[in-house]
Amino acid sequence: MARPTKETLLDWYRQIVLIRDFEETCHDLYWQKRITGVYLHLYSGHEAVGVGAVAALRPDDSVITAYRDHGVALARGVDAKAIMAEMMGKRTGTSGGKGGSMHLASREHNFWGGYAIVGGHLPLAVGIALESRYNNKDTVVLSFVGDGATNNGYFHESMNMSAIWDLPVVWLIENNFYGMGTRVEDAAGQPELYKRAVAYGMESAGRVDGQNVVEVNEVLSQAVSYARKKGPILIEAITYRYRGHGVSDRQYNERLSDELEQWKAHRDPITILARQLRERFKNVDKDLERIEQEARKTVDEAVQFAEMSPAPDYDDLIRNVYVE
Ligand SMILES: Cc1ncc(C[n+]2csc(CCOP(=O)(O)OP(=O)(O)O)c2C)c(N)n1
Ligand SMILES: [Mg+2]
Repeated sequence: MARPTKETLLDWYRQIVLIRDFEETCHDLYWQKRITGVYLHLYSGHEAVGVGAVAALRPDDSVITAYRDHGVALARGVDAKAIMAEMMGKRTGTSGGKGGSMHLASREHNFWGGYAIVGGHLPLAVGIALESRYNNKDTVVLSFVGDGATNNGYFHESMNMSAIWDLPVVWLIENNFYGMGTRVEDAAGQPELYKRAVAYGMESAGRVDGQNVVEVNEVLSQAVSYARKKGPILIEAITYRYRGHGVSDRQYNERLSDELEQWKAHRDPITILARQLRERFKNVDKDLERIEQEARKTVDEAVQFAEMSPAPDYDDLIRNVYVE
């Protein structure tokens, strides 16, 4: 496979930095009560998984994920303004302000959300893939899967059905070592999660370093073309969550501070990509700085847009309840 060009790497850098800035801004806005609600699950630390994986898709392919969804939506090209407006429950949000942080979706981007029930989106991924195969399309579904989600019934049913029907799904487990506060080793009899594929007679591309966007994209590109031609495939990306499970998890940063500092110091996706760029190209620092400033501006503008946007009114409340 050809190595990604400078333009591609800079674009991935732009996306990763944008997601980090967006997420950390959401964190601050939450504590300032400018984003409200009980739940807000941030993607900080996971960025290279989302960006590298989504970059392996065509626009007509589908993407589906759980509640840690803002970063994946940004990687899919959903406008930061519409995502921020959704966070604030505004009418201009991706879901008209009715979905919030956990239920972002954008039809236009074939980005189907955003699901709060652990593993609940996996049968939906199977359904989307079944439609593709049934209608002789060659589109694939990329479904993100939390490590915690690999232990409930949805996972088993979805893996099995996708295997028996040879459905075009790329199952991408994001192993960040925890489901809420429970370590994978304490929740899974087989903590090397990619090995689950064997039980379903499914192809697996094994484990990938989820902090290295280049590696993620290379493995996912091959997986996507496998799924397009043949059927389902399972991959496990090793990554790390920088923030608590959600904003209401206040013990996390204290409890795991040593582990967290190690990941930030040695395994940060932004630092790793910046290093790769510097190793391959001269004078990239100016580009990186410019990209970081642009991300700041994009997020600032998104916040402004969201705050100025109107709240849904009574008509919005009753719209989309019945088919018109
Ligand atoms: C069916 C179901 N059971 C329990 C919960 C509560 N819950 C929300 S997130 C979560 C942990 C999931 O962890 P993981 O799949 O590893 O995803 P991560 O948060 O690490 O991204 C749990 C148990 C839920 N939302 N749905
Ligand atoms: Mg997890």
